[in-house]
Amino acid sequence: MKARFAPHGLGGADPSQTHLVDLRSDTVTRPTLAMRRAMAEAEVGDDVYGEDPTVNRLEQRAAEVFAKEAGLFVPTGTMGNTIAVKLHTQHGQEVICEARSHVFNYELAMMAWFSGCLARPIRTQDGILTWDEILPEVRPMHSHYAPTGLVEIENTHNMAGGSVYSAEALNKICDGAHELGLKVHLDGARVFNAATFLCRTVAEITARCDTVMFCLSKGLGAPVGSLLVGTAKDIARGRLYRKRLGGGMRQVGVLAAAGLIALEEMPARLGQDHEHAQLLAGALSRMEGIQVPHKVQTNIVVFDIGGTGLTTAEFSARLKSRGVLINGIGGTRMRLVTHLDASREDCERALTALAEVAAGAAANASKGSEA
Ligand code: TLP
Repeated sequence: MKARFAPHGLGGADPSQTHLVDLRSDTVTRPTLAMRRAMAEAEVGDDVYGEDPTVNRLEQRAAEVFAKEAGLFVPTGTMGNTIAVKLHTQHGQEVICEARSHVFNYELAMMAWFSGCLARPIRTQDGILTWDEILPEVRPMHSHYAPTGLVEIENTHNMAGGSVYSAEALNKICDGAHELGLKVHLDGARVFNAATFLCRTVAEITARCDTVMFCLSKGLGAPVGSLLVGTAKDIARGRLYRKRLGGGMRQVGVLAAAGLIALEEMPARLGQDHEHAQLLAGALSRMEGIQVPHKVQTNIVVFDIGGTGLTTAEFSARLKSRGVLINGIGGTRMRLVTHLDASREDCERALTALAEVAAGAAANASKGSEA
């Protein structure tokens, strides 16, 4: 029987077994051979007692890489964000975030459910908030207002097409927030992609954020896991919230072992994913009926198929019948995400399928207008 992973140990999926090119998300990658080996050999202990040496190593390395005091291994990015919001807020406060942010739109209202907070979303063109946009939305203590408790930033911004904050813009937000006594939490699910784009380290670009959540299970290719990093005091409290949320995971060194490889080895290859996204975006923007409404900086391409006359469900179905998976994200917009398991050949195959679907729709539309 064939192994379900590439023999060179970097790619996750065996292309001979997966004829589909899956660009729905960078969450779909499968663990590499090196990760699987490390998982099999991981030294483990009960992490609720703090006795899993591999988890302890991962948390320590994450803290070092981000130049923060401590780290906390959590099963998901959602749990990391949830804990961070709880750490920095009190019931009845507001959290300032961008209107298309993950924390506001895709976490089942956890900030309300767990922390008793309301989101104060700010709409932007490109997902990137500035301090000048945030400041007027900061609400003071007042007889009618829920006061602001936290500023939440997403870097890269997922649904805005993987857009990146400059280190200077993010520093300005942190400095402004801190002056007002507010904390800043960074949803850095893809912060290594941001650092790759900026040619800076993650420590440099997140230096002034109070907490950072980053995912091992997206561009970095681990099967499971995220980390929350911040001060030792915050992380110690965060550990209690993790337990409350059911995230005390016992002999979880088997996952942390894969996470260590993701953290140490995978950031260096993210530039490839960015090149593939550029290739796809360039070709897409030349197809009839398709627009790419943003600059592609990292591994995400959001594109608008409004001009094809197809719904995103129809577009997805036609792509799927050609062996390519890409999802709609609302209205006439679709999102594709490049990753470890999508080679250049896979992306070229996806482009052929995209071109066929777009051309088919255009031919139909012109037949309709002739009739
Ligand atoms: N993003 C997923 C979906 O939930 C949309 C994806 O396919 O992109 N922050 C950001 C910016 C994210 O993109 C995600 C996941 C999370 C947090 C949550 O991570 P998980 O899925 O581990 O809870």
